[in-house]
Amino acid sequence: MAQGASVSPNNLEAFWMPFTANRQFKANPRLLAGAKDMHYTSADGRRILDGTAGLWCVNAGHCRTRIVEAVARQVAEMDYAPAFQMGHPKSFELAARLAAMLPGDLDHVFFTNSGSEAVDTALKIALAYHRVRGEGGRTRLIGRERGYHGVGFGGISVGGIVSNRKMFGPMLAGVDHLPHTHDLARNAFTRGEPEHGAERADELERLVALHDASTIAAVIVEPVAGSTGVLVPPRGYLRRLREICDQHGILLIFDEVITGFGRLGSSFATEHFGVQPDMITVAKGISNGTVPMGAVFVRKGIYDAFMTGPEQVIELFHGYTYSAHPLACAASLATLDIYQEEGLFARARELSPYWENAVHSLKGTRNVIDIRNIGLVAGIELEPRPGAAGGRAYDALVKCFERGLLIRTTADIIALSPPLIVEKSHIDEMVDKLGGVLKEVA
Ligand code: PXG
Repeated sequence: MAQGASVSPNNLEAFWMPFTANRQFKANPRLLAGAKDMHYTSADGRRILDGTAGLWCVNAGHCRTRIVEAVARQVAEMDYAPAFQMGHPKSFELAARLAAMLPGDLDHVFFTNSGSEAVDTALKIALAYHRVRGEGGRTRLIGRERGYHGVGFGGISVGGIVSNRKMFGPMLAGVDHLPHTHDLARNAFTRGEPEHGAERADELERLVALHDASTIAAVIVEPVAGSTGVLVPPRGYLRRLREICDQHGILLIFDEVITGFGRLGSSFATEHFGVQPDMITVAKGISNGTVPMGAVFVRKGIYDAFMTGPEQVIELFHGYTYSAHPLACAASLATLDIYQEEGLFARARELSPYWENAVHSLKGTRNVIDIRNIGLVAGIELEPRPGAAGGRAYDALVKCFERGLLIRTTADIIALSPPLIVEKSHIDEMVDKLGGVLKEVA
């Protein structure tokens, strides 16, 4: 540190903030200091209604006593345990509980510390799986435009967000992309799954014809694209992707980092849409955001394909120091208890019609060009200011925060995804506050 530089907590300089306009933020910071259930407390002591479950992760609400106590007990009992060639009971218990929540033969779990790591892990498992089966030529990975799969090199390669890609060189070789499914002209103001666009899955046939199936390892998509603005899949789209993958021996990976753990009103999107992928990546809601954790759920046939060589040989050369970290496992087990005992996924499903009506009541509000929703998520798209994309939504975020509501924005799309403990009165408050703000934002 430079001599004489301040180390007071008020010095915001040293922290290079992620995905943030650092200079803009530091000139006018928004600091959170506490949280309980549906609310944050700002550093200046105001209550902020959490319209976004943190960053789509605090599905059971904030600082839930059961989770806090489970983590506190765990840190006192055993802070850390090596993850390689050693184990601890909670990791096995957690994997078994997660496997029991999943449909079909998605019954093995690889633990990571984030969604980005889960995505990179799934992509690596896909490549290695084909190789152990003697199809090592299948190295191509297919993502989708407007996909977000975290920020590892694998994730940005299959991801489809230009700002996340353009600075970082060639990334992974041999990646191609499906077109995104967003279609304002045909689907604006759809409630739930849009009617138009399933045929965009057929683009996978085109990529297979171009590259040949024998070169393609896997397709990865978010069942509902979250970060790029709540893009709900057109009716029949995911089923069609599954069919084409099956025809050509291509693995299908659902990135459920956002859609997992009740966001859509079911445990996972795979259940909601009745389409089973070969792997699922999760994070966020797995531990209610309390301790970082991610995971990949893998079908039995994939796991089994690795369990064929000599038993003393490591089957997959992959893992993290903190895979299945004891604190994360303790947090996740307590989180799953809450989800189950409070029936939070069913609660999300039951509330979703109320949610849908509430958010769609903003139709006709100044600059609103689309509203879309599914489960307890909504996207509200604003007409961008000419030559200043993102400005309108950012102004709305600042004003909402001033008035005690946390929203999330991406370009000119506002995303709402409250904790699943949300009450109708909170939903009303969110829509009132946001509607009031939108009327004011020029
Ligand atoms: N996949 C998906 C589908 C995600 O949404 C990741 C992977 C990466 O997870 P980690 O844990 O590495 O961040 C994500 C993360 C937003 C927002 O506001 C979304 C995410 C992260 C931060 C902000 O849209 N999603």
